[in-house]
Amino acid sequence: MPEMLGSQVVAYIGLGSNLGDSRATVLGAMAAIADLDGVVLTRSSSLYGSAPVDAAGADYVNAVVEVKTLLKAQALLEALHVLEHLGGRERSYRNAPRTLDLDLLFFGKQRINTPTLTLPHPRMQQRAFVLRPLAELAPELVEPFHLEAVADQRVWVLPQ
Ligand code: PH2
Ligand code: MG
Ligand code: MG
Repeated sequence: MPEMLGSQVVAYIGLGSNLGDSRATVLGAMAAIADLDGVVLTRSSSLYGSAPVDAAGADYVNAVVEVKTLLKAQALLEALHVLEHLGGRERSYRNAPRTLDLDLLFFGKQRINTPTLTLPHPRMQQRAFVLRPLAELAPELVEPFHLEAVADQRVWVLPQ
C-alpha cells in the first residue's frame, strides 16, 4: 500500500503464545497483521522465549511488531481481536484455550482511556517480554530504568 505512506500513525503490537506451535503461531500472526487492510508491517523484532508472568503454563514465545496504519486505534484493536479469534479457532481443534495474544502497546503518541482500550498499554512497563522486543525496535520508547526493574524476569532471544 505505498499510497498509504505519509499520513499514517506508527503503532507497536505485542504478540504472545504459549500453547501449540507458538513459534508458528507468532510468525503466522505477523503475516496476518501484514495482510490487514490499511496496515503496513514495517519491522518485526526477534522472537523471544519468556517464562510466564502472572500466568501458569509453558514458556511463551513473544515478539513486537511495528506497523504504519491509517486505521484508528479502535479499528486496529478490533482487527487484532479478529486475528486472535482466528487463531483461537485453530487451537480449538486441540480443545485448547487461546494460544494467541495480540496487545496494542503504542498508537503514535495517543493517550487513550476507554473501557476497551488504554494506551499506552498500562502493564507493559512491568513486563520484560514486552520491553525487550520493543527496545529492539524502538529504544527511545523504553526507559532504561524500566528495563532494569524487570531484569529478574527470564527472557531470551530464540534462534531465528
Ligand atoms: N501474557 C500474559 C500473561 N503472562 N507471560 C509471558 N512471558 N508472556 C506473555 O505474553 C504473557 C505472560 C497475558 O497476556
Ligand atoms: Mg497480553
Ligand atoms: Mg491481550
